[in-house]
Amino acid sequence: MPDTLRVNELPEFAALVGHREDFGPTHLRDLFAADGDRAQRFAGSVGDLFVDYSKHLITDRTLDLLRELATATGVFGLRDAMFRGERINVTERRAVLHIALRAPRDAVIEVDGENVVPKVHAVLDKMAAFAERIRSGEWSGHTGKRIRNVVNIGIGGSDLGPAMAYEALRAFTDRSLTVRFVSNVDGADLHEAVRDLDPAETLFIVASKTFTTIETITNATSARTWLLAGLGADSGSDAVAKHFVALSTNAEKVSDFGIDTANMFEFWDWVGGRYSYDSAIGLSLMIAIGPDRFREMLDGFRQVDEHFRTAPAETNVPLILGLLGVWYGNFFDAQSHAVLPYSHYLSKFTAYLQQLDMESNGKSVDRDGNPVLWQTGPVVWGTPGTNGQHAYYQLLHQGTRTIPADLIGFANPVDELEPELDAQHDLLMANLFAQGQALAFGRTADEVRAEGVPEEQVPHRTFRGNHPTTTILAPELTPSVLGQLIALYEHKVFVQGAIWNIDSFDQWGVELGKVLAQRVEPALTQGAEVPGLDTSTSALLTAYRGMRWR
Ligand code: G6Q
Repeated sequence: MPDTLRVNELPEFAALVGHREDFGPTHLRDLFAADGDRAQRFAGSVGDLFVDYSKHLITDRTLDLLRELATATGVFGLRDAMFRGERINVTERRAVLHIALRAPRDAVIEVDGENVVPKVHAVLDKMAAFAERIRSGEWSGHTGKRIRNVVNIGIGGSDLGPAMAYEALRAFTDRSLTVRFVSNVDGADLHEAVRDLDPAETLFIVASKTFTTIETITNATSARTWLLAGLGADSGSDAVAKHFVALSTNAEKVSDFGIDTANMFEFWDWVGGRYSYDSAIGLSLMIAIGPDRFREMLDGFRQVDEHFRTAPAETNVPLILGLLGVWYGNFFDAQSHAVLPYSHYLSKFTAYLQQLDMESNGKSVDRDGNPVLWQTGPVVWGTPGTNGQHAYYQLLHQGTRTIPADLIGFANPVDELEPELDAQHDLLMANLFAQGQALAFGRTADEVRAEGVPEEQVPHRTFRGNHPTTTILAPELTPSVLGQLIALYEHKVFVQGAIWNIDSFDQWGVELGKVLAQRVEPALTQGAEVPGLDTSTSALLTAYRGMRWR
């Protein structure tokens, strides 16, 4: 990026402002009527993913101008710097190398002159050996019983990825294992996760990059108390070593907790929390689906990494999806982006993407510390589409806002469905296709009238349409396809952050609340005075103490 011009001052930005003005109220109906092969032209594929972006408010010129903006803002240079291991996380002075987590054994990716790929594979091999010991029953707990329950304790990036992927890949999991995820410092989370488990059969995986995160250490400490009480063991025994393993970068803290560092699975400061689930943070998932499936998932990630790194801008799918988001966010003032999977197994997919996107691109200063003068990351939201259709789709169809949406579906359900359940799949997918159609083309007043609807009802039953959607289809939700989908979104988020010239890899915005919670806690536990409290919070603390039973 030129030193002198900021994003909104670039001629390429101004060209898009002008293009948006010319675009005016153009309707998707007009775009399709005027352009017979836009469905073929505005579609792409990467790996097993087929991506239709024809139902967007774009022409060839729009995409050309957006690509010019990408070039002018240095997207491709930043991409290459990331793949080279440069410290592109400027505020934390770190390399950003989640792509190294899925690099092949013979790849060379250096940080400060050291190739990190052998370390990645050493940890993957160690995870695989451990996962096999759990899956085969070779690893036994303190009393000699086989491990049947795995509880991952972690939060944010140390929870959302494996929790999402475990749900997504349930059909590929060992169904004889119970796998649960505890993240919330609300004791109810741990209570519900362990209340019906036998401690003698339970393994806790404490997932924390820093091993200082208060929620995780609090839950892990309570889990240790529960375990020792249940086993009738004391902390001097080998119970903790047999029932706790750690995923961390902090060996000292892991050891302080009583976990044998031989059972610590390492990762590195160049793996951001929200980009970490294909690192050691994925151990619970690897135990559930097995090392081979886990590696298939990494292969899926890698296919999209390679595509992002090498495909020309005209066919580079993550680039195009990133550009479309910029088009709506910066030139249509769209505030949010809906992700609507048509798969029950993707029930946690959007929650995962919320962190990926909103923690990465929810920034309001640029990489040089100047306030941005343009919109950055959108609010990302959504749930599986079929349920949403009977709830908030009303607003998507007839509300006043422009909300671009992604519709994600699969041509086949998972193998294990009985024939009649398999047959339901076409109905599920019919809904996806129908929604894309209804959102784009709506139903005109004349079409409503033609159905004999009374005139006073016509406005209420008219759908203006013109709501843009991307449709992503894949043959089946396999481990590889999940990896492809996640990498697609990771790189889309990357592209947007690069265009907006923000650091997509720090997360200073989550710090203040943590500091204040620590300051307020003594007021709750010891009735201590908190100096400098505002009157509202002070009154709330008084009310809370008045209501507290214990
Ligand atoms: C993600 C964030 C954040 C982090 C959690 C847990 O990018 O950094 O969500 O993952 O705060 O941190 P620890 O793994 O250090 O416990």
